[in-house]
Parts: sequence; structure tokens; C-alpha cells
Amino acid sequence: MIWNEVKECMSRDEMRELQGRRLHKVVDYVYHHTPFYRRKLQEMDITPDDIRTVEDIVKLPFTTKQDLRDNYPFGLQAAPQSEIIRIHASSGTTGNPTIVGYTRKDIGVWSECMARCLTSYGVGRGDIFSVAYGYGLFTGGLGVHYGVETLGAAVVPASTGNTEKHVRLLKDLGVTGIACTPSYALHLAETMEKMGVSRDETKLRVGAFGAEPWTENMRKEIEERLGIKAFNLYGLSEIMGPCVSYECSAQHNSHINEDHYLPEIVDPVTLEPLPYGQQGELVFTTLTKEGMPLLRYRTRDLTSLEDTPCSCGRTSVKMTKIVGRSDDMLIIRGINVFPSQVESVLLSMPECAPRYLLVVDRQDNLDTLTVQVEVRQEYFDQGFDTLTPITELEKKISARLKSVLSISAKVQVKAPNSLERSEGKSKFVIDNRNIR
Ligand code: DLL
Repeated sequence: MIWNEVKECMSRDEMRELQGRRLHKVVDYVYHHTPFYRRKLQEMDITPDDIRTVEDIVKLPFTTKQDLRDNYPFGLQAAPQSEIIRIHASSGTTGNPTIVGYTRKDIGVWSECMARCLTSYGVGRGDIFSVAYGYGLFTGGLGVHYGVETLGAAVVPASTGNTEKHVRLLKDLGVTGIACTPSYALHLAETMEKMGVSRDETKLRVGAFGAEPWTENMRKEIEERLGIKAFNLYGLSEIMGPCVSYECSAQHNSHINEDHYLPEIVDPVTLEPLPYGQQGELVFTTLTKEGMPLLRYRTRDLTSLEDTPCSCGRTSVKMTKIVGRSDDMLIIRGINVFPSQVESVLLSMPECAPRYLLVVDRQDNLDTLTVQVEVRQEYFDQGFDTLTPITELEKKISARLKSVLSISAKVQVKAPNSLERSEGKSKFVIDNRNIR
């Protein structure tokens, strides 16, 4: 089934023509409504009239997460505050989070795009669909929620946490579909096994998984243990949230909702555009967004694009699985974490030396973060070699990390000069998860 055949199956020529028209419109819109872009375009001597076709996109400036941080909170918002009806925030930077405001029309587009994804997974009216992404500032919960409602299926806003209760709900309500992170899906399977609930006691048949990278092996395991078809769902808050791209019945690469989000692949170093098939950094221009439209937003996600015909009948460009990032962002239990954020928390505490190591593991299908940090010599000399104060300091750091970054980390305080030094670039992160 296809939710919007006109948009999802239009010829490549028609799509490019539509994108060209919308691109002109969005450039005109930001030129007149976002001083940040007006200034940038004027500096580059570009007027909206210079942008008429998709090919003209190369003339436009890039936008980065740093731009959003520098203009916190509403500097890149184009719509007047009176038109904004929802505000989300993205975790994942030192200092200011990224704030995204949506107009009523934006929420409509988001819901439509999300309905396209869910239809593509085979979800429809009569389905009972549980959303186990976090509800709140994160876009996962509410984003999928509105898509399910738009589609006309019944949504169960389960959110995250309390997995045993969730398993009971799945069973008792006859839930047929679920959306959550792929690692949470495996945790759910494990909890079901521990509770003695077999996959045949549920009616689950489909899952929408994303917000973090996952592998074909994880897909096989999720499908086998939960007895479902597992589909990829990709998105990012700055562009909209979940719904930017989605897999279809072919379960091979993800169709981009490219009438709304215009994709490009660029070399992350030179920023030169790369052709289809070549791997590089994914860049999006929002074509219809009113609240916070973005030109050439650098996602930092590494992937490639392909426009070969798909067996499902959709004609939209597909992106391959995300193979990594061009920055050092980690995604731990679905939360974006930059090592520099952890560093700034550690350095705000006088006991900690600027020597640390983040170790990321996956235990029982849930990500764990261990932060090892050296204590400063002067504190060590005051008796930190005895067990009790170290435990107290570990607890204190752990609580600070939790309150500032919303992540739970196991903290190990180390003696001065005990963490391995390297000759070349210092290694701050060891990621033992095998997710590529
Ligand atoms: O993670 C939105 C989302 C929610 C997507 C629920 C899918 C499902 P952010 O918190 O802004 O938004 O994080 C965006 O997460 O740039 C990728 O690095 C990563 N990511 C999201 N989906 C996938 C996926 C949401 N399917 C960042 N595969 C993105 C790999 C993903 N990485």
C-alpha cells in the first residue's frame, strides 16, 4: 500500500520540477523572514531569483548545528511566534540544545510523511500501534504518534521505560505494531523471554526502528525473536523528526520524502557535491517547512543515495544505511552524546583531571556507558586512594552527568596518570558495540 501515490510515485522529471519550484519558494521565504539567511545570501550576492531549479542548490550556503547553537533559541525561526504550535529540542551539544519550532502546517506535513512511512511498513486502519520512543522534547514519541493517528490506526502512547508493563500491554491489547529503537526491541524480546511470554502470545507483526544505527544482523534477530517484519525509520529533529526516510516491502535502503526534504551527498571535507552511489555526508534542504526552514543542513550522517527503480513502485530516491558520522557524536540508548559534553561536565568538577575515557558497550541489548576519569593529584593526595571517597565522587559525577546530559553512566574514578596515554591523537572513546 502507498499512502500518497501522487507524491511517492511521480516521475523523476516531475519530482525535480516540483523540487525546483519549492526550492525557489523556500529561499524566497527565508530571504524575507530569517535575518540569518538574508545576511548570508546577501554576503554571497545571491537573491531568490538566482535559485530556480534543483541544480541551483549548489549556490546556496550550508547550515550547521553550530549555526543553530550560535543563534539559540529562536534565531533561525522564520515563522512569527504566534504561528508556532509545538517546540521540540534535540540533545547532543555542549551548551545550548537545538530548538525546533513547528507551525500547524509543519505538524501536518510531518504527520503525512509519517503516515507514508507507516503505510509502507504495512500498518493501516484496524492496527493497534505502540509507540515506545520517548515522549517529550525528543521528536520520536510525538512524531510517530501523530503519524499513527493520521493513518487511522489506534495509537498506544507507551513511551519508554517499564518494559514489563509494556509486554503485558502488547499481549492484553493485541498490539500489532511497535515503534522503538532497535536495541530496545531486542531488550523487549529479552524481557518477554524472562517473563515467559512467547512471541506467539502477541499479535505483533511489524516494527518501525530507528533513532540509532542498526545492522542486518540486528534486523534478523529482532524479526526472529519478536516474530515481526522490522523496518528502518530515519530522521532528525532539525529537519523534522522521524519520517525523513523509510523502508518499503523491499527492506532495502530507505525512500526519502524528497518532495519535502531535498537530499544531497557532499564530501565532508571539501563540501563538494558527490554523485549518486558515492558515499559522503548527507545534507538536507527543507522544501516546505515554515517554522524553521533550513538550507543545506549538514546532518553529519555518512551514507549514499541511489535512484534505481524499486520493486515497491515508489520512485523516490533512496539512502543506504547510515555507516557512520563525520563528527564524533555517539548515540547511546537513542540519546545523542558528544564526548565534549561529557568532558565539560567532568571539567566543571574540581576533583577531575582532564583525562578521561568513554567506554560504550552493549549488554543484554542495551547500551551502557562507562566514564573513566582521573582524579587530580591534589585530591588524590588528600586521601582519594581509600575506597569510600572514590565511591562518593563516582556517585556525584554520575548524578551530574544524569542531570546535565540525561544519560546514565557508570563512573570509574582512576588514580592520576593511570589512563593510557597515546603517542598520537588521544583516544577518548572506545565503542565496543558492533553496529556497523
Ligand atoms: O533520532 C529522530 C528519530 C526518532 C528518528 C525516531 C527515527 C526514529 P535526533 O535525536 O535529532 O532525531 O537524532 C538524529 O540520529 O542524524 C542519525 O545520526 C541518527 N538516526 C536517526 N535515525 C536513524 C536510523 C531522531 N534509522 C540522528 N539509522 C541522525 C541510523 C539514525 N541512525
